[in-house]
Amino acid sequence: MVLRKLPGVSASGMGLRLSQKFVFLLFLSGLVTLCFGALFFLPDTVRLKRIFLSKNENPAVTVGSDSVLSKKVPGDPEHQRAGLKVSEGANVKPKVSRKPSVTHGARTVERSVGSRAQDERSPARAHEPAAGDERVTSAAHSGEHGRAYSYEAFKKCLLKPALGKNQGTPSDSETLQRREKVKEMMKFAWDNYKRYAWGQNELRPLTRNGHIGNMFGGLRGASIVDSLDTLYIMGLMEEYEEAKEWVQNNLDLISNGEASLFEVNIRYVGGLLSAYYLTGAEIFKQKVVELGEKLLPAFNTPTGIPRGVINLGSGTSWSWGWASAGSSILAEFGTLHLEFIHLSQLSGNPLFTEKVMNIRKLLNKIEKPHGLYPNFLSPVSGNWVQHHVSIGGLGDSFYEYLIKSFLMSDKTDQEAKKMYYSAMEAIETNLVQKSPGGLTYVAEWRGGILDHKMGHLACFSGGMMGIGAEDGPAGHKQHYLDLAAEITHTCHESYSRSATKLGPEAFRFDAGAEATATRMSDRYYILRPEVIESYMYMWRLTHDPKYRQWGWEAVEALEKHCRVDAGFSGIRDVYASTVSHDNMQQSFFLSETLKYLYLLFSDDDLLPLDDWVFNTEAHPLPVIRKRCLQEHSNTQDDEQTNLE
Ligand code: DMJ
Repeated sequence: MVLRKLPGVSASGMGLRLSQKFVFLLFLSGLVTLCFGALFFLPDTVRLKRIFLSKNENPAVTVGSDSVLSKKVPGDPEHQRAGLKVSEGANVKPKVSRKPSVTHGARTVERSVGSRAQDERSPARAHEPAAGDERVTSAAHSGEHGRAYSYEAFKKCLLKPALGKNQGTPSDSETLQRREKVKEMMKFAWDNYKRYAWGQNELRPLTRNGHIGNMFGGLRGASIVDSLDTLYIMGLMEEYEEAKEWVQNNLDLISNGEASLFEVNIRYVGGLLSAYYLTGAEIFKQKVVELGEKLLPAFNTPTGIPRGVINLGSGTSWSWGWASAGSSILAEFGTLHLEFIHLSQLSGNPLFTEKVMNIRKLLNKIEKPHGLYPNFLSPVSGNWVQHHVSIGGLGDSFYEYLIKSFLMSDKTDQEAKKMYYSAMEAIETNLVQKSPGGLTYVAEWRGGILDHKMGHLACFSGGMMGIGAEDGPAGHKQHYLDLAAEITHTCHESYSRSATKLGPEAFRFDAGAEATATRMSDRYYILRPEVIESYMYMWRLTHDPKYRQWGWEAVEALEKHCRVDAGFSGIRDVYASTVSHDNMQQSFFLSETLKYLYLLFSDDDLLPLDDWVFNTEAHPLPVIRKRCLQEHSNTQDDEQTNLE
């Protein structure tokens, strides 16, 4: 192209004089400023505004409001059009650690190291829009039956006050002193977390710093969220207020990390739900519904069985690299029910309930080998992948959530009831064993062959069988109570046969062993709660003083071997009298171990079991009395109308 020579312009066409350049630049910058400024005068719905303004400048998310564009989740067409992170899903390289995590104590931690992540081998990563995604946001809903959730109605439907007549204060002085000791342990654990690891996920008490880990997808403050209800029921109100303030100002749910769906659900969703129900503070409800929505894309699989890992930002999900053939884990997808039912209650969004009911339906229908539920299931075909059955790691809390779903539904969920008792029957027929020394235990099953081993995680089953005894088949109540007591006794034996009086990660009943670990790799104790959890339930059910006595032995052992200068730590070998610490104060120590101990030394009217069920992280969730809630909400509506 030939450029015509203009006066004052060089032959190159770029040679403007300095003064001309200046005027031109001035004009350009004025134009840009004008355009950008105009954005602020455009109506809210204009998408450009969302693109240009940072996330903090977006309108605040309010459940029940209709202005919440930021609440749209990936997969939702509105979200896609907004040009937000949705397309990342197809190309992101997941960075899930392939290492088994011994320090993270989910009952599902029994992980073998996978060589390559599942999603790299097959199209396991899912980002298909789920049916009903248009209903994903709860903003359009407001409480069940289209009205705002009524906290007042909920309180009226409890049979007893949540904290009892007198905060569960026991009348005898020895029990009171023991309870005070547990409270002091909680304060010590909390103060040190606060001092050295505030805002991080867990405290490293030896090195006096924080730990973040890779289980929570970039979410922080796991110990804070896990502690809210414990602090509250213990009456540590100053600490509770600090925790609440942190949630209000610092719990950032806008995260782009890869999270364990299970861990986020039991600790964060469970922790926030309980905090809401106990205190009525709206912030917890707001946060938990927002977080719940971020978990929904994990269900976008061909069967609706969620995968184990989800990117909280993009909604992309995939299976754990160590899980055989891209499978999902029974204890993970089977441990969502309680929290998701409550998410629907609070938000009015039925999608949460639909997702977990779909899992239930599939599990109910599928053929089960000898009536047992194997631990691995393909989220693509909906078939079992391997025949390993365990009431400990990988299986455990699935069974727990069946009986608790029944109890939490005010005993109306007949499907859960039926599935629980049939599973118990199959477990008793195939897995329950008696050792030569007379100890009852629940073995594991590998394609028909028994592995005579019981994990610490499996010790929750004493308590579970105990709370399930009441509603079992006619004439079985005493039988289940006896079985619960025998298993709890065996788990206590695993503690009393060690030098530290704390139990190993797994103990065996073969080659001459009776409730002891035979492998070096099974000798550690990471402040787990399951044995104490069973003591607590068995105490409530029988009032046999031995359970309080066993609980006190555990307190003494924790004080002697796990308490260090700056918190509590797990230990590497329960059989060594000179202990080696693992430098980790797990968040479940604050949410579960210390809470169960505190309840063990309290009167039964502190969180009475006919009103509350504990999720698998010991977060209390209320029984849902549908009819009562409806009646009270109607009354409130009438009162409101009269006022108007
Ligand atoms: C907790 O996170 C929960 O109890 C989970 O169900 C299993 N593992 C840990 C405690 O051991």
